[in-house]
Amino acid sequence: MSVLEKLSSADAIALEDKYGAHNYHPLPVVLSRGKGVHVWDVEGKKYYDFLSAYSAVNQGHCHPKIINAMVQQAQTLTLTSRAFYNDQLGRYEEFVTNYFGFDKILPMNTGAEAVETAIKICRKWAYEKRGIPENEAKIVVCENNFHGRTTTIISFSNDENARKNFGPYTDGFYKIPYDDTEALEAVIKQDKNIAGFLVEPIQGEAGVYVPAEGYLAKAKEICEKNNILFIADEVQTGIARTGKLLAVQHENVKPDVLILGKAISGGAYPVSAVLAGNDVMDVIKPGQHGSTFGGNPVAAAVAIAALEVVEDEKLAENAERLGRIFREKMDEYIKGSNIAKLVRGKGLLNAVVINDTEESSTAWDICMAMKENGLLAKPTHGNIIRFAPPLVMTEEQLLDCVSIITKTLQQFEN
Ligand code: IF1
Repeated sequence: MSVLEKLSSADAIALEDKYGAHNYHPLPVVLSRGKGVHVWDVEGKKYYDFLSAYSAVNQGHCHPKIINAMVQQAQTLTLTSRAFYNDQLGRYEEFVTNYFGFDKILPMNTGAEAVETAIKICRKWAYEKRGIPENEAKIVVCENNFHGRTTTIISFSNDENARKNFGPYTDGFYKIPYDDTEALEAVIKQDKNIAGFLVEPIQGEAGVYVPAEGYLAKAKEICEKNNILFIADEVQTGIARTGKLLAVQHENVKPDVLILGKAISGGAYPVSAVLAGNDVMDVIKPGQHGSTFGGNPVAAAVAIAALEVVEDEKLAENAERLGRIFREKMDEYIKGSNIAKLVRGKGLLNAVVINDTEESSTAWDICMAMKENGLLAKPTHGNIIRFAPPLVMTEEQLLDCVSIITKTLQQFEN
């Protein structure tokens, strides 16, 4: 088939099915264009995007300022590797460390790579600054975590799908219940070689699980008291998604190590980052960690533009305000609903729990019907639907979306 020929949805799906590994089960919609909060399929049907590429396109699809920065830089210099300096990276490093209030950044590309980087930094810090005996450092993680897909990261996942038959696994991790500071204290008492606590401020994959107020602040306090690094994975919750620039800011917590990805580039380019103080970051010396593409000039230029958009367009404030309206309107509907049980979330990271079992296909069926009605969302588990539109949405658009969602749910009421 010629690449110039226009594909139908069915053709595009057939090609992926035949030539691509089957590591995803997408909703059957083939997108070919995006602008702001909207995407269009190859047949020209327009949809509201309520996934935002798992919160990577917070700034909206193809934001002109971000795309312009990308195109300009791509026409000038794309990649030097870190064997040489480039004229964009230092500029970006100064900008991003000031923006988030950290001494230093280590630039990577994907979320999983940044999590791996944070783990490596934490372990090295444990041996060189804490004096933990070699190979004895442990990192505490939470049940139902999602931090990515590498071998080490899936080693401490308890999602069978993500983990099974990918062993042998990396050890050195303790898993404790999420939203449970007593469990954190208990595990720390058990082992003096705990070096870090890796946590998502809101658990995304678990179904947008928001911990009790005060959890993050208390966990941070426990870490501080025990000289343990508090490592926040804000790959999904960061960059204004939850109504603050970072979700930890809801509790005035400053992590020792901050992991960012996804929307740090506005979804235009793979950019991720680990931020930390000098005392922590200084354990990494030349030759000890890196990446061919990490910190490349396009990534640097794109990330600056993407973070400027967040500030210029007050996306955190907008997410906070629209998130409240969304949950309020959905709550109103749910009061009289049999099919929808509850809505939860923060800012514009929300989920509706469907009144059916985890094994049911109801959430999927509702997403298929919403697609027909012009709105794209994805189930997480069989009975939870995640709602995470781009943060550039207007109130009028949000109300239009609420009416599409409730009209669709209506079709499933019994
Ligand atoms: C997929 C969920 C979202 C993340 C956190 C690191 C990463 C992610 C907190 C890794 C990635 C993704 C990737 C995606 C599904 C997804 C996801 F459903 F699993 F929970 F976003 F909602 N830390 N999250 O959420 O980042 O290496 O992918 O850049 O398709 O696997 P990555």
